[in-house]
Amino acid sequence: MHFDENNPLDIVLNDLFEHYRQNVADVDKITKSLLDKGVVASQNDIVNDHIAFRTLAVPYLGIQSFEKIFLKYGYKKRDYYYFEGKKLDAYWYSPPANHYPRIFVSELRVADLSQNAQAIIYGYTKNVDSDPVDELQLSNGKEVANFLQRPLWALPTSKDYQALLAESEYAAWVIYNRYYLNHYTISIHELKEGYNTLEEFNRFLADIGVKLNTSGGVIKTSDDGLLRQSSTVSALYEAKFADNKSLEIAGSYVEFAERSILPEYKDMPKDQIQPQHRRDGFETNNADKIFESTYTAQIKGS
Ligand code: OOG
Ligand code: NI
Repeated sequence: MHFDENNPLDIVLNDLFEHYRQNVADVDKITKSLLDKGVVASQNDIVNDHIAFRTLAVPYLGIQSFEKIFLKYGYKKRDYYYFEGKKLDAYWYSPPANHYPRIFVSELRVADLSQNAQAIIYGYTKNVDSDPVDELQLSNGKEVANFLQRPLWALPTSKDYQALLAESEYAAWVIYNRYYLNHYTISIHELKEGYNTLEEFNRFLADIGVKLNTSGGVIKTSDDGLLRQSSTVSALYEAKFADNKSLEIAGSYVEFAERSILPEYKDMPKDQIQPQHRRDGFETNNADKIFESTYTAQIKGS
């Protein structure tokens, strides 16, 4: 990962990644195996296709608050996605320069949940009475990095967590995990031959014992066939709740994306291919299944 200690975006992305890497064992496991096999020379050689965050659509929070951080750093808001069954809205943001990852931000349509689930969520978020991002100095990368690790509401009780889990696994995930980086994504097409297709890469992952999300098939493919994605399933983490109970809950995961060259550039010499010559953006049907990387059925399924 590119890192300029004077650039607030670099500070924020680096801090998010470090917390994530320390929590999600598959991150270092995959990097180490790629190093051992000589596929990459360091973590810096792994291209990060995109990162993802989850939020709640409640007053003063949600996408409209969260996105201000990255819009300030030069990201551009792009396409909208709607997930009817999961009651989610999402947008993706293109980066200010090619060496930064795209960002995918989703939010739960809280008002579409049952009265009971809404009451639980508002019970935690009602103390937020102004937009916390407006109080940040966005030019101070450390301040923003700390904000992204800081709780905006009280630790939930295990009872509330379980009630939310029964209705919306996404709601339960956010009420506990908040703005933690949900995943980073390895650009498979940027790897060397033998590892640069998702079929080959997934075989490598199976060999090192990394478990993949099978919802909708291991490889999720866009309608145009040009964006293919796979992801790990989250590990289970022992989590402490406000009522002093502990539960094993989902955390974050790792994704893998293969973006093919757009048909109009298919005859371009390989060494001239830039990110803009490949399929950009996201795909609703792929994303719908990737969300389930933190769902109980995927984690507990074999
Ligand atoms: C995001 C799932 C969607 C993608 O690349 O389409 C996604 C999430 O789990 O929060 O990452
Ligand atoms: Ni993703």
